[in-house]
Amino acid sequence: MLQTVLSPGAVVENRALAEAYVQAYRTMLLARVLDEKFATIYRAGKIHGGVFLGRGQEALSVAAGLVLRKGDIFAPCIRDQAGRLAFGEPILDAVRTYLGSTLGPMRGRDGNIHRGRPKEGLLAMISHLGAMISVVNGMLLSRRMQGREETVGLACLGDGAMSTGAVHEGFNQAGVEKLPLIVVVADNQFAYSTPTSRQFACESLLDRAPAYGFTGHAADGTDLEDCLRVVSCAVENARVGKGPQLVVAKLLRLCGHGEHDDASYIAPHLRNSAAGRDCLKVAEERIASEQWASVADLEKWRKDVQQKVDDAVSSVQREPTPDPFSEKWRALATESLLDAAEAMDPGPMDI
Ligand SMILES: Cc1ncc(C[n+]2csc(CCOP(=O)(O)OP(=O)(O)O)c2C)c(N)n1
Repeated sequence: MLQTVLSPGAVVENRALAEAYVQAYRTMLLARVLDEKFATIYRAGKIHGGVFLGRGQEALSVAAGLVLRKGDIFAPCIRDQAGRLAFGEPILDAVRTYLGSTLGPMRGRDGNIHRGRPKEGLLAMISHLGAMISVVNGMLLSRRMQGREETVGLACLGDGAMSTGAVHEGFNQAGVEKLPLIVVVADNQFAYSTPTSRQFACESLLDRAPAYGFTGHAADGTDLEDCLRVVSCAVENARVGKGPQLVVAKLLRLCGHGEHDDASYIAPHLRNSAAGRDCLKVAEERIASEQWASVADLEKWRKDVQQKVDDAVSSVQREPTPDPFSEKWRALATESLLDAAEAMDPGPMDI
């Protein structure tokens, strides 16, 4: 995890920016390569269930994971591989879950993107459609009752989720209770194949922020620096007691809803618009033009990441998968109401 270096209002040192930017870029790259590996394995018929990519959303996602601190709560969604890695999820957690290894955090017993490490604040997603807001709220309220006010909770959502009742209830509660909640919305123009024009009638989702008692922030989801600055500002606001924060970032989902969807409904004019820029490419070009790294460095990072992903996959492919006759059905839940999670602790979260 990165301690927030881009404090709001502060004059950002170019060096601090370069450091944060490069760290973020390398995490985005790892997420992209890992996602692509899962897509390839899926096409080979070796992954059960769906594969959901974060292509085009890595800048926003990585910003969310990076600006949080140890002890904070992070509720990622299905396109947040970059944020998960930035928050500290080991690459093996993702590979083991997708390949159904019993050594993974969900012991091969739960959906691919429903994995988590609740004890480390990385929540296992219930649904992509806003169900996690009230879970984060509950954790923040419990911490408040324990006098632990220094941490924040961040939940990621899509534009489609913003139309659900769960989100309305969660936002309303966070506003009334002035919780240190940050909601980061990837406004990627589609929910499955439903365009945003069929999702909401307001000009921008940010119009809703004041109605719920949130502070609203717009971000360019294709621009890593903007994402780092805006999410960082929202997190700092929440941390210093300014109540819930809503970040809405405009971007385009550069893939289908899942790998089963060819996204043929995304019109060429959208793909060619500013929102359709590939944030990873934009970040790479920025690094090169600012000379924050050489062409050789960029090439080496790419090779290293590919190697890391290939190694992880080939080692996990040799791991055991669950035996339905001997395995207990539970993934993370405990047998009794007492916390017996120690026995299932997946080990340290260092990457
Ligand atoms: C409560 C619930 N309803 C429906 C679904 C099925 N579903 C999963 S993702 C999705 C669309 C999500 O769109 P959006 O929130 O815009 O996120 P994106 O997929 O674009 O990242 C739907 C309808 C679900 N998982 N949970």
